[in-house]
Amino acid sequence: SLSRDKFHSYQEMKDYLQELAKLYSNTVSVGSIGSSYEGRDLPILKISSGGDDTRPIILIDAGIHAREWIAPAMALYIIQQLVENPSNADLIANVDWHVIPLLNPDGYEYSRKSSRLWRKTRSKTKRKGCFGVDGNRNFDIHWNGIGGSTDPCSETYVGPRPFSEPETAALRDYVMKQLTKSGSRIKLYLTFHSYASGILYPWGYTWSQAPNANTMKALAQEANLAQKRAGGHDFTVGQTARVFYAAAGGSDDWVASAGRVPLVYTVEMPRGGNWGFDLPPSAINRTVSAFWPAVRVMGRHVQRS
Ligand code: 0X9
Ligand code: ZN
Repeated sequence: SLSRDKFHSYQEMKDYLQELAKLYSNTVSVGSIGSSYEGRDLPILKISSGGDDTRPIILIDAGIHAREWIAPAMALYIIQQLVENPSNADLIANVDWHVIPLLNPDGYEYSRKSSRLWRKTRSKTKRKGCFGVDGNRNFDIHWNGIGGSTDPCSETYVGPRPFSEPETAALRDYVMKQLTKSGSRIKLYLTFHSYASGILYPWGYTWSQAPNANTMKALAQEANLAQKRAGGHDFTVGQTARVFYAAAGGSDDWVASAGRVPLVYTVEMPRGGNWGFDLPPSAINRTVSAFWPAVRVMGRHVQRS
């Protein structure tokens, strides 16, 4: 099992996933969607109670932004609840869960060891001394449009081209593999960030509404209520570009559009610490467990539909 009294290293996360796959080999397997720029593999944990490979998938990722440490902690908590807590068996009865707990391990380890507030990947750029691309500006959805920068030294550098980063390309390849004749096996995508306390749905690149905006809004509101009842504070619910700011090239918009996933949310976990990203370890447990009921609501919804 994994403690919730500290933020874990990439290696500790990997060891935990391997341990689960061993202990629960009937339901859990661990794979890889690719490698990071520095050569770390990008693990994906797959939870399935059986059935064939046509079951709906709920896809979760976290940690595309390196410094947002509470995001991978949330993804690990979700894994723990689904795998180790029998009272959540209803959530995996007819749905497979695929979780990528740390999409940007290079940036995460850099933020642990060298620079706490690092956000981007760690790739080399054309500018000497400036590293990394904002993974959440690097997807091929109105890439290099609003809300990003072409300056390699900027925190929101869009990269030299869409999917220039091995991490974003790996997510793309994984999502494309789930496409079927009629849409996608993935019915819900949650991507975890921090620290704005929000449940945001597409589009982020434009003010225009997604065709199913009302469905996404209603489900997000229900999820918000559930987490409030569990002791969480109120999250902002709304369309990204309207309640937050417009930014193109995000994983959420790309997964909704090219990936043809009907329900897509960016979850901004709450702030903490001095910089917003640096919640004290003592806050991890209550923060992630307060949000769990929101994930349950969304999981139940997919199970029903
Ligand atoms: O700006 C982002 O990438 C996200 N906020 S953060 O503070 N964690 O960096 C929000 C992304 C919302 N989605 C899109 N703009 N597509
Ligand atoms: Zn983020």
